[in-house]
Amino acid sequence: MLKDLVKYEAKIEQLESRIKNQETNPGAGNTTGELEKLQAKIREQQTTITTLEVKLVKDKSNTDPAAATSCLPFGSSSDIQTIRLPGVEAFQVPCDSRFAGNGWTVIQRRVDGSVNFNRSWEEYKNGFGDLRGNFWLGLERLHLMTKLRPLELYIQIEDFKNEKRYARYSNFSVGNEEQSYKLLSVGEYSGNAGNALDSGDGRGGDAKNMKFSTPERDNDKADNLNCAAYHASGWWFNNCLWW
Ligand SMILES: [Ca+2]
Repeated sequence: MLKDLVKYEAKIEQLESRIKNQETNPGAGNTTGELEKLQAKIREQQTTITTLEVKLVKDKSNTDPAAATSCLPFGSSSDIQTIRLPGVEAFQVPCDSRFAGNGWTVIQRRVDGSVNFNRSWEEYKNGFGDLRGNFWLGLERLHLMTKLRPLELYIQIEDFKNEKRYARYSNFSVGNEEQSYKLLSVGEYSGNAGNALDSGDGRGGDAKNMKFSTPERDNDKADNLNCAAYHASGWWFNNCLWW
């Protein structure tokens, strides 16, 4: 990648010096037509360089921890790491490589009742809780992360008998605050926990395409109920009665 860039840049320099030669020494045998050809070639090479530079930035954020926009570059880490997204300050996030392979960014964890999830819109927007225990990463970060690139979503649930089940979605995407952090897409479902986000079974409980609701901001579809208040938790509520 870098080698290619250096090569192209050297080539452009070469072409530029040839053009310069022609300009200062027009009688040297080259015609105006050739000059135009060289200039066209330079434009072509510059387009290639721009494409390579964009790819380099993308590759870098996949492999370079200093440019991380998710847990991907941290490989097999299951520690708290720092990630950087355009639009918000650098922040910490737990990475996980134990549940479903390397490089997962943990966005919510609810393992016991030690952290209260009955919170305001502002708190759901900015995140709350303890990154080593129960927490919510924050809707603004979810929006920025999923806006940058398509991300998979993996949900693991465990019942009181320690039986683990999972739901995996191929394309998780959250809108911006103006869209009330709407769950724009979830992609394809796979797993054994049931497809609660996008079952399409017509019961009206799917989270997909729902705006986010918190106890003091009712964006759900239940006419006479405030699902977030009823369940004492924020979520992409549709109808309240699905769990
Ligand atoms: Ca309602």
